[in-house]
Amino acid sequence: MGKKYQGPVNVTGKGTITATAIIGERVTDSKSFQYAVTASTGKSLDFLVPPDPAYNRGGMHAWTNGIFGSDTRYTDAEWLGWNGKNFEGIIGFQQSISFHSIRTRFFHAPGSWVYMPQSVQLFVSDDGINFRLAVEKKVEAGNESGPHKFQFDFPSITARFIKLIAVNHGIISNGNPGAGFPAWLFVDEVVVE
Ligand SMILES: [Ca+2]
Repeated sequence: MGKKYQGPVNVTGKGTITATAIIGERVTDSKSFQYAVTASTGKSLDFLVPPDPAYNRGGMHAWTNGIFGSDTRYTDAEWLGWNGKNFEGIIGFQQSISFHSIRTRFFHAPGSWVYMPQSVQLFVSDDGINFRLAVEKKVEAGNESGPHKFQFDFPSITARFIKLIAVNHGIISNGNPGAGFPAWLFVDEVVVE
């Protein structure tokens, strides 16, 4: 059995927190979530395109709050969803930092009209106004339904502002559920290291 906490729990680094309800000696409920405290945690500034109101339960900063979404469903408070639109988020640091990778997860569930993005673009800026494209990566189409890890590695970049764009899949093609309608895009925690 773990330690009993009675106030806020300070965490650093990466790990899993499990909260367990115990009555007598019997475990009646247990919930776990994974977290990572990195350079980008708590640093999100804005969305240029807000998430769909139906899928923004975790709020505007759910994508950099250090907590990862569910491994099995995109309907929890950590996954944010856009219908037919791109994910376009800005992260600002107090001063320039150097980083060499960006990780996140995208959900693939074509039966529910949810598709991986076409590509991810990283823009950087020193003033938060003028951004330049630093790197771009195509995203492989999803195969199995569920969350798919995306990792972007590049030679170290130094910048104060990051703008990340995940380009929506677009219109769903013929022969698939939702054909002719715009695809949904679901994005989990974004980690900059
Ligand atoms: Ca999160």
